[in-house]
Amino acid sequence: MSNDLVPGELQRYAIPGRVTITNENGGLPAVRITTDDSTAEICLHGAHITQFQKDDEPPLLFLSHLSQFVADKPIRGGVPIVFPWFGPRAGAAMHGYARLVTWYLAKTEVTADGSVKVVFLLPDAIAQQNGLHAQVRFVVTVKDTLTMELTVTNTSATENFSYEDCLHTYFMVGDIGSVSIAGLKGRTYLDKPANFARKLETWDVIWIASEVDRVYLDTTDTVEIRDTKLNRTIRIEKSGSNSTVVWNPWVEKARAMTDFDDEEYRQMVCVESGNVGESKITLAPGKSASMKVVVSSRKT
Ligand code: TA6
Repeated sequence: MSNDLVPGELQRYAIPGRVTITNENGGLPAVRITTDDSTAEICLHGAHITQFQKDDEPPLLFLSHLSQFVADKPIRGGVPIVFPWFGPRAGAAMHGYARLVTWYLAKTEVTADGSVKVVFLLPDAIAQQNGLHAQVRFVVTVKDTLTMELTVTNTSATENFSYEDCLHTYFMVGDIGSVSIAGLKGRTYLDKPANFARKLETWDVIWIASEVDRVYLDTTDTVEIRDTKLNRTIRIEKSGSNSTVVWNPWVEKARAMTDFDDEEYRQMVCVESGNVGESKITLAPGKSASMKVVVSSRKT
């Protein structure tokens, strides 16, 4: 489907040779990025990064081939933005509404070092519909690394604002049996399959051979995903985030998801950077908080 079907006002964000506006995913408008080192794609729906790939590597992000691309559903894979709550909430969407709405594309630019930077804002109308007195900005910077920064500002003059956030990143792996995750030793985690039992991580590296769904608490540590099938190590550095979630649905949960193929659990692992549960953020009036995640990879 050609670009000329995309509403004209988005075309002004195109940058020849670097940024195009497309709508090949179910007609949803998206920003397609090309740098000297990589390609990426970000849907305006959820400001959802659906693709990031370095020129000399397999894709870094997993995207289910059964994912839906429809206005009121989350995309399965890439980087869902979880905000303003993590997990279920009675009568409301799992993981909040930010990933279900169209974000405003505010800016595209090529920076001095050849990176492409894209700025999204949660529309004021969405904030008002949800009684949210905050401005939410998501900035994506693409080069040979993928940098994501989520900034929340409390726009109330009188009230504190508390929220959870999480960049729920799905990483592509060669096979989950060839993957180990390092960087969480010594941290306490909530083990969801064990009814959220509070446990201590004693292993230098984590291997996955069953459903894993863990919220690691009070950790600002860098995590590495070592993939001996794709011969690469993915590095996830973060700031402004005190929680790390590790998730693989394994067999039963994979089968239960209609937008996820039964065997796709072997090609992905989520390592999610956020502030959830005990690490939720409370902003005083007028104050801001930023969470920044830098994803890089190297051949190993
Ligand atoms: O981050 C892990 C988790 O909370 C899992 O419990 C599972 O629910 C996963 O998120 C996916 O949630 P979703 O709503 O995207 O299907």
